[in-house]
Amino acid sequence: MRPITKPYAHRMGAALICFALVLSTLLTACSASVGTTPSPASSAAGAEAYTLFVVNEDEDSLSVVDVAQGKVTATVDVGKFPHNATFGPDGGKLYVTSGESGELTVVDVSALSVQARIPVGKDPQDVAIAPKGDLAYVSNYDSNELTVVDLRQQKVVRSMPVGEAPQAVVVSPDGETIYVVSLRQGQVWAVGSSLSNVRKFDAGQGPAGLAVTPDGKRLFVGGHGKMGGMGGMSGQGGHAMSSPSASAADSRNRDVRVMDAASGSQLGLVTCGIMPIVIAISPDGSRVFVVSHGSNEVTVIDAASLKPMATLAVGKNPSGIALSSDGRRAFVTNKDSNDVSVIDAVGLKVMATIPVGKAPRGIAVKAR
Ligand SMILES: [Cu+2]
Repeated sequence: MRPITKPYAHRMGAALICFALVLSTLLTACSASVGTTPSPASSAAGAEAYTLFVVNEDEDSLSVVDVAQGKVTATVDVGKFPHNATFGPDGGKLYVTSGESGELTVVDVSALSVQARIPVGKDPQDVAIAPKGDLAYVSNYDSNELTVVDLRQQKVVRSMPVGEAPQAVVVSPDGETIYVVSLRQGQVWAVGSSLSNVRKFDAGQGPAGLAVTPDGKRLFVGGHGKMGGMGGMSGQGGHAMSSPSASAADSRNRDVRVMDAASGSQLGLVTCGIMPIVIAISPDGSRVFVVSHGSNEVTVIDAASLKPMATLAVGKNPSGIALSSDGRRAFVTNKDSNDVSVIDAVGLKVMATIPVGKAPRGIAVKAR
């Protein structure tokens, strides 16, 4: 039986509502000027040949979005409270972490139907697929473990503890190392693919998201920071919104940490928006896209100089990002405005906003 104290993200969302209200008041001046986001029809004509797969936490569903049309063209029921989604290397299957169902939900992308439901740990958060496409690595927030799923056998074959409250998980490009954020531990765990050779890197307080560069040499890590205290009202760190004042907002974490992926040593800190919790890197490794859910913006960092190049206002409580494999577009889910921001990843502009389901978070993109 599920304890009703659960889904951290529900509570995270609830906590954020009050925060977002205050924040939206604070930010009205700047967001209003950008609020005239062009409609999909006006800007998504032409060669926007992308399909988005967006998981909606409050709807237990997956929205399939045709970017050229600027709308949802299909909805697929997945598991309960789905958090994140990613493709396997051939793009034929989408793997969804369904938090409350405790499963990895496997969606056949062409049939748009659930092909398998693989039980994993408690509240699976994030999933990364091995480069060969044979294994999935799942972080389980409530059972503090990394589970390895054999995708052919469709079952968990191994698991190991990875500190408290594991969040984002990524695999190095060579498939040899799995990196998992341990939120309450304030660490990134680097684990060998055989689940041996564990190293723990200091990641500050309340880390949540990370990305590895395409050359496998550096990690970019961001998070909620120390505000609110761990085990507070959200139980997941960083979200006790008892007094969401401007000063509280200002003292929240804004740093993205750049680390050497082999040693964990810190190479730099980049100041982004408030609570930079989701990070993605362009396919050519030149740009880093940082989603800050406390200030409703995306910061684009030049990966070589580590200097911010642009700050883009997106929707409310942005919580997920996917970059197209051609590097031309970034798509950001906005959990509290129930839409996706379409970003020109070269020109660094928000092009359009597309409505999706309720509380969209994880997102994956496919070129058609
Ligand atoms: Cu946060």
